[in-house]
Amino acid sequence: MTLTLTTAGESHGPALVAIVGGLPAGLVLDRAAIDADLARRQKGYGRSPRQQLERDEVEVLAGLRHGRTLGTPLALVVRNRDHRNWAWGMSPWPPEGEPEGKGTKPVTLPRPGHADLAGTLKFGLADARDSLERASARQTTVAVAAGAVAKALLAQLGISVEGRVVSEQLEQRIDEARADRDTVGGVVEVIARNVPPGLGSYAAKEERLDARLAAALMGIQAVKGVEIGAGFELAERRGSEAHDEILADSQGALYRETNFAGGIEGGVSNGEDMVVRAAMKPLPTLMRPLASVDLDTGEVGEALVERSDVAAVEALAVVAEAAVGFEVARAAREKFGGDALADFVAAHGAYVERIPWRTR
Ligand code: EPS
Repeated sequence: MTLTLTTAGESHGPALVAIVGGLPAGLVLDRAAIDADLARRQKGYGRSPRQQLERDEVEVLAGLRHGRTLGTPLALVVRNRDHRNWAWGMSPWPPEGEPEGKGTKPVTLPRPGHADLAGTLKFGLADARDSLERASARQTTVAVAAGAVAKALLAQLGISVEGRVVSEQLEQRIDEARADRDTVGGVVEVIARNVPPGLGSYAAKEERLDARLAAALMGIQAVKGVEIGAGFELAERRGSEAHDEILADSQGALYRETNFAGGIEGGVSNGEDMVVRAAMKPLPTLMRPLASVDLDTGEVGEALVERSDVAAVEALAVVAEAAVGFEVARAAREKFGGDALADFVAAHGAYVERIPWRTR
């Protein structure tokens, strides 16, 4: 038993789609809670005017009846309101009538840092829009919806997941960058609390929870670095100052006073708070563009300029929270199984009963 996520959708296409497989039957979903996460993702300082056009709301097409999961694939849709301005340019079928609206002219000046050039070369495209539309971070919308579902499942086990920005003076940096027609990145942190020891495994690299979290976070647009616990800083410390001593309370329950490991040892959760950080590069669409080469003419020019964000670090905190939530929920499905939610919850309860683990 595992949890799966498949997404589809272009930034200015009709909609974004996600299919979540492997949910147990009987999980109550709260539409308002999913929409609240979608709204959080849209907020944040430095976002594009696009966010005033969109009102991201989840639609459910399958897998749910009267608010309860059926144990069948859950199909989620978020419509792109902006599509109406791109109806010709992003029409899935050959468009009818004269070109009108946005996206009618091919993009031939790839932006350094975006997938424009790589996608164009890889797929043999004449218009970089065919690659940039899917590479866009707009796609994170449905990943956040899927993450909200995963968090609802984790809540049944008493596990919470929370993302936040850790970069300091972000607003000031954004103001300065905006004035210079530039962009900025930043660092976010996600903490998962009350994760029992034993999720993930050291048996194979695909099963290691740290590797899976790193892949999940690296899978988010613009993420260039991932750190777990004290991360890179551990390389500078001695072993005696880098590991979390194992202590027992008067009842024999095991606990730690420190958490340099970020809740994962040997690729397995150890029962402490799971702490992961992701570093986001500055966004590649610059209002004062960098040098590029016209793929049509071979002439040196300036990269594509189009409406974009100055920063999306606050959005990343929400997206990273969803990614971590989904990965922890996936590991929990693998460990506790169950077709009915009650079986899943009972398996977790019996396991936690068996082990000497002190929850915080
Ligand atoms: C993005 C470019 C911008 C962002 C977009 C991601 O889109 P637009 O050019 O339409 O303003 O706003 O992110 C979203 C639309 C979103 O909802 O997060 C990119 O190139 O990655």
